[in-house]
Amino acid sequence: MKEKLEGIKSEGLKGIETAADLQALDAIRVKYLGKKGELTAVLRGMGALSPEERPIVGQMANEVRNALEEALEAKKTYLAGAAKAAKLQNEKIDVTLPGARQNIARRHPLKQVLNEVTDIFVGMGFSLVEGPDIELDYYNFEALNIPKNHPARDTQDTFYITDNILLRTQTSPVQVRVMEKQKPPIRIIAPGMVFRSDAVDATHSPVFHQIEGLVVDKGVTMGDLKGTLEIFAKKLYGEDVTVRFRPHHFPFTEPSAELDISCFVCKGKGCRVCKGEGWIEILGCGMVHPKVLRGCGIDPDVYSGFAFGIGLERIVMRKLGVDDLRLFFENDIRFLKQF
Ligand code: 2NM
Repeated sequence: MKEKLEGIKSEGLKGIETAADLQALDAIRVKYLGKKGELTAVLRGMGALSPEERPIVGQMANEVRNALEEALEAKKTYLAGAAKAAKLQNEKIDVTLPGARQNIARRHPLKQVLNEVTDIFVGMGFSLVEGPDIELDYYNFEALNIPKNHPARDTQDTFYITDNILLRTQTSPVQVRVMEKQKPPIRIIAPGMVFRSDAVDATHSPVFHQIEGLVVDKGVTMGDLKGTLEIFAKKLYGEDVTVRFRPHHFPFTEPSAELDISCFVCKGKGCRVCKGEGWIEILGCGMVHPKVLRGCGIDPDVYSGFAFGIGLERIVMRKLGVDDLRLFFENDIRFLKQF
């Protein structure tokens, strides 16, 4: 009996010592101290002992049980501590590591400058109008004094959908639609996407943006055109720029002109931005052709008007110092985040 108890004690203690986790430890508790455990079996068998032996074996069995229980408790505390330490180690966060950078959204550079241009004209009393990207031949060409066989209608430039339907090559058709519907005074700008069948390179894209403007009223003169566009140029490029108008030709205006500003980089001396010229072209303009007004139901003997067209990409490239148009459409975050 005595040897058996000593065997239980030494094996039990050894098992407790080598138990690797709480589960293994509990298995040992069940093996020796459980209802069907080895030590329990010994205590049950004590009835068969003589009255002299009984208290001695009883005391020994108690000692073994106390020793095992104590060792179990100590090991349990140790294993629980180790498990917690391992969990903490695994879940540790190094708060000194650099975080993942977020890209903060901002407006596209084309939209930023479009908003500036729009604000300037809205501040001068213009309203913003929009129209369809897909147009009738009539509104895109015919009504603008660009008859059939005019070189501007060349199929190399225009995306035709049918003989009669096309992707607009300018935003002027929006203005024709307004003139048809609305009696003067008219003071509008029409920004939007336009389409031309051009091969893509640093300065050409089949899709780009225009902002066209139109003023029609009684007594509108070339002086109004010059004053309005000079104020616009100074507000967009700075009060110190000067402007010049050069004669030009458009089918839908007469007379027609192009507006240059003095180079805002070199102040007219000549540099890389103005290609040594000292001047930078920013828009085309003119007095609306009487044929265009009449075609829209406006009497050119009573009313007159001026109009202008600005290529958005071109002025943004100059203003922000971008030398390749394609960058605007590639949406590379490294490009966009610079503005
Ligand atoms: C330009 C240049 C000159 C223009 C003319 C018209 C309309 F509809 F009134 F006839 N809208 N836009 C115009 C005039 C556009 O773009 C370079």
